[in-house]
Amino acid sequence: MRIDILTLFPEMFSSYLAASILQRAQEVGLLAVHLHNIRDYAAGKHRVTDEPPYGGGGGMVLKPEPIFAAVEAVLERGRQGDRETRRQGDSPSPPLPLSPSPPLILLTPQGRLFNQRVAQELAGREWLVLICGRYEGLDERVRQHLVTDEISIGDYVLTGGELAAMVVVDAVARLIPGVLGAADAAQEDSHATGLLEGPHYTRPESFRGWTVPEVLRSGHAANIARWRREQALRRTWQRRPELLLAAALTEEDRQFLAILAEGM
Ligand code: 6GU
Repeated sequence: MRIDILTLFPEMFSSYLAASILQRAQEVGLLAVHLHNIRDYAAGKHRVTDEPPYGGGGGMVLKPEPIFAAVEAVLERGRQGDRETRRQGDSPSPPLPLSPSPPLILLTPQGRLFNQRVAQELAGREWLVLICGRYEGLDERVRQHLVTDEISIGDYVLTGGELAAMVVVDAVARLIPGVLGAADAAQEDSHATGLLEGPHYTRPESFRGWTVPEVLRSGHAANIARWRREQALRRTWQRRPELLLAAALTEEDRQFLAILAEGM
């Protein structure tokens, strides 16, 4: 997957992308993140990217021209498979031209709420373009005539879309087949199953007198699976009961939940 990120602060992304799973995904060619500074597409000696709002009021508004110019340049390059920017020996297999219409996603607190379902939807694309808003906002014509999707990561206000873009990149990248170690490592995640995950334990068997549940040391695979399922159901029921309404539950799950409900 290719992800282009348009931002006034590309340096904010570097350390996060250069560590752990996202670094590895890029090294093995499953993920290519291209950062673009919107300021590079602003005109004039001073490369102005924002100006005061029409109609007055405080704050600054991002100008439309640099954002349109940046998106158009990025689309052109992606469609060409980065021909002009590629150097010999740059990458083991040169990037192929990409399908011409990636979603152009604006990160904004006014967008649709990001969740695991949206992450899965985006993980099915081969190319994403993320646009990070800043300041008080950006010119409405970017919203109306350029972007195709708007995403918020939650009901709180950040100083800019950069953290939100990183959240989206992380949540989406780990769903790309091959990015996580085990083939099915993302399938048991909290939210992937519609339930929260239950507890995990590792060595030592006894730590400060607190012991690991006996069933996990029993070696009885079916009992372990059932125990884990029940722990996930219990935790979801306690912490996020509304998730149970949408989760895929078996008759056995429902019986267990009925027992939990009796005990309350
Ligand atoms: Cl995408 N941007 C900003 N600035 N604040 C947010 C957000 C995005 N999502 C939640 N809060």
